[in-house]
Amino acid sequence: MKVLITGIDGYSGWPLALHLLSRGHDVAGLDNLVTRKRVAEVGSWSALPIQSFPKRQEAVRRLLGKEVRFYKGDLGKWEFVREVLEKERPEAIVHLAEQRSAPYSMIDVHHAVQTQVENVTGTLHLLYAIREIVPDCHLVKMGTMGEYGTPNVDIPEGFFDIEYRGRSDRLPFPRQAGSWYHWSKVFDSGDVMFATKIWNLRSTDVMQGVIYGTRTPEITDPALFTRFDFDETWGTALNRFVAEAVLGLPITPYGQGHQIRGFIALEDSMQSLRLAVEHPAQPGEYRVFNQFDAAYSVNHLAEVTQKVAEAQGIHATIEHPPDPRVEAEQHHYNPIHDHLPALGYRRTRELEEALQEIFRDVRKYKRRLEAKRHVVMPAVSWRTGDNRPQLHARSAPTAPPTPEAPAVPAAPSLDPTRSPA
Ligand code: USQ
Repeated sequence: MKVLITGIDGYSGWPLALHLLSRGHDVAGLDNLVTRKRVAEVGSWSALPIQSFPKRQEAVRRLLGKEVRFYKGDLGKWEFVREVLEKERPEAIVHLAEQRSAPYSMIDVHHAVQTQVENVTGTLHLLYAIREIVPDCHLVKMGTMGEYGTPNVDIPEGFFDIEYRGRSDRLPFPRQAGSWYHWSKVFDSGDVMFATKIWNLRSTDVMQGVIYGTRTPEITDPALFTRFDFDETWGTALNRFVAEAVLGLPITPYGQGHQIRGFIALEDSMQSLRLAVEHPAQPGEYRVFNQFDAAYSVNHLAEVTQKVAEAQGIHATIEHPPDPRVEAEQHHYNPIHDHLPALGYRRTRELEEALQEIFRDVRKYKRRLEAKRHVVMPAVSWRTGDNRPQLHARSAPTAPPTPEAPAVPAAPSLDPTRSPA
């Protein structure tokens, strides 16, 4: 199948390209490479060194004997979106090209606006371009489990049956997102659902849990590494916990640590997206997949990380910083996830096994973690309208702000995108 991946340079986008190529699909991708700049903006970098995109293409040629076509550009530019779709005429688009960090969206008003404008605009441009150029193309849109929040009832896959004042209907399940970023995904979901209805498009909205891991079966060589973020803004819970243990810093379940989220290994997230691509929605169908393997509390993840660290000779401690977010620290959590198993999805990666692998990979690059240890502890608070003073305080600016990064001091020039290690 001919697949276009938007956001092909990202943590999920790159391994997805490798996975689809290895399964015989024809893959092209686009990206504006802005995540690399934004991670540098908060003073961090990927723990695993990643190649420039031309070098990634070269590695794919050399190691997999395949070609991946690439368009550098921005979904915010309507003409660019049209041109890529005209040229590629994909049968499926996996749309990952969005600002994907909740803490980044909470830095200040500019980051909040940037996140929502970019994410909603990019999705609308794609929807219009699909309507005009490839109306039969299946859109697989990356959403988030965080759209639902933590309601005190079970969470269905997108829709539920409700009776109210003697009448009944099947309605979208209420969304109660927990950051400006997560709200941007809620708005996207509404737009994709509406476009599907009025233009008879095909769409799958993937409510993705938190991804963890460094490897998929296709990542067999460091030249094929995907990025691995561990700073407080871009790193996600389990990946951060490993980095903290390797650095000798305490593992940090925030607040009471009873927050529960759905988690999924990188490899299994790729399997899920492939299954969605290979089993397209029908014309006029908007379907929702809850995509995660298991729900864990962050306390549980901290304890398992500590245990795996111990087995590797690392003595890790656990500390509970005050929760920088406004979120329930103790709550019911039972999302349903039946749609993907019905398409043949099977979990392949167990938590401890994935953790051992992350430790193995990340320990080899400990000096890259050491260089950025000052950006690991939480600094962005949900309660504060302007977090720039905290971000300034923890990393002394060494360079003037760049046009891409006006709000926060630019990172020291240790960034891998500027001088690959
Ligand atoms: N958390 C800690 N300690 C940490 C980091 C996080 O306790 O050091 C907690 C957070 O407070 C939160 C939970 O772990 O309760 C998850 O936080 P996270 O940073 O791992 O993930 P989140 O901000 O929710 O966002 C990530 C991705 C996002 C994706 C989302 C899926 O960055 O792109 O949409 O996971 S989900 O969480 O299901 O919404």
